[in-house]
Amino acid sequence: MLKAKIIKSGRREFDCLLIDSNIIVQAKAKGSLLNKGDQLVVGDIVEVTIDQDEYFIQTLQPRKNTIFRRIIRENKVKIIASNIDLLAIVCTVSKPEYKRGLIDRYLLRAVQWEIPAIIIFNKMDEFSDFDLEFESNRLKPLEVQCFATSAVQENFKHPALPGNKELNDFLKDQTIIFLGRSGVGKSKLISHLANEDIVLLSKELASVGKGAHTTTWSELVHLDNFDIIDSPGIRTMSIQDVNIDELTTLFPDLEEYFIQCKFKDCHHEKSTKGCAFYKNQSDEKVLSRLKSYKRFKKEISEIPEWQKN
Ligand SMILES: Nc1nc2c(ncn2[C@@H]2O[C@H](COP(=O)(O)OP(=O)(O)O)[C@@H](O)[C@H]2O)c(=O)[nH]1
Ligand SMILES: [Mg+2]
Ligand SMILES: [Zn+2]
Repeated sequence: MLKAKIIKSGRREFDCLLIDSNIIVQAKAKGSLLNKGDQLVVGDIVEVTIDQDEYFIQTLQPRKNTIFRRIIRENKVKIIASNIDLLAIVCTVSKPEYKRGLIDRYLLRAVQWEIPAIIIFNKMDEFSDFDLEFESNRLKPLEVQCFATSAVQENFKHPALPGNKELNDFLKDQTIIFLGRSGVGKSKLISHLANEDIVLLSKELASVGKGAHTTTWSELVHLDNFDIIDSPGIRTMSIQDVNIDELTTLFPDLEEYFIQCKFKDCHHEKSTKGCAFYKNQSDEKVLSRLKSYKRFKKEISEIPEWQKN
């Protein structure tokens, strides 16, 4: 048996990276490997055998974590990738404009998928007058570390936060998903960190069939320093598949407040009687997280059930 990692998934054939030899082979999956309807996904660790120059996937090792979305209409969970070490959320303080709510939207997924996250403030060679310490402290309760980098300056150091070198060391040998809106410098940063030009994965394969969940290609790129996984299913911003009742659990840093509010259906407004968020001196950092929570709650509750995928 050879140990391998799936780096590209198809219907029946999978690109597998053989772990000992670093060779990529195509392998077929045994029919009985998974429950009906389930699929092997990128990131899966499998065991393969060779039979007359053909590779066969025999067993799937337990997954450390998964990236998934719920398909409400079909009452199913669609797994997109597995065994991810890190979500690296890339943003800029300007160009494009900094959106705190967007960071919190990605962090909601990190919590849901049980994947550690970091925030990378990129392009910091260009912008210096921004309070990164507030942003960094805001996320301390979530144990989310922040970095300040430049993808165009060699050995960039930032006065307040860990910079290029620290990030480079941090990413070593991890399987990483980079997230962030277009233009923040993801491609440039990845190439810079990996010391190579990467042709990124941006082309969606022609979709077969209809519906949002049929275009779920994903791919793992094996680089010298680390591996990256990409898929449009991961990049989707919509949180319509999040259950309104589970939303509070996706803000673990606010839990101590939620449980202290006097009324169970507290609206968490300044004027609400007995709201723990406003009981003592309010903390701006906590209130910024509460703002995202309330925005997401409104967004989820406004989507009619029949409109959900
Ligand atoms: N000054 C500066 N420009 C950057 C940096 N990173 C990326 N850029 C520029 O920002 C633009 C968008 O970068 P790109 O990597 O394509 O962003 P992506 O859409 O997130 O992949 C390009 O013109 C880059 O040259 C950086 O750290 N500093
Ligand atoms: Mg790009
Ligand atoms: Zn409250």
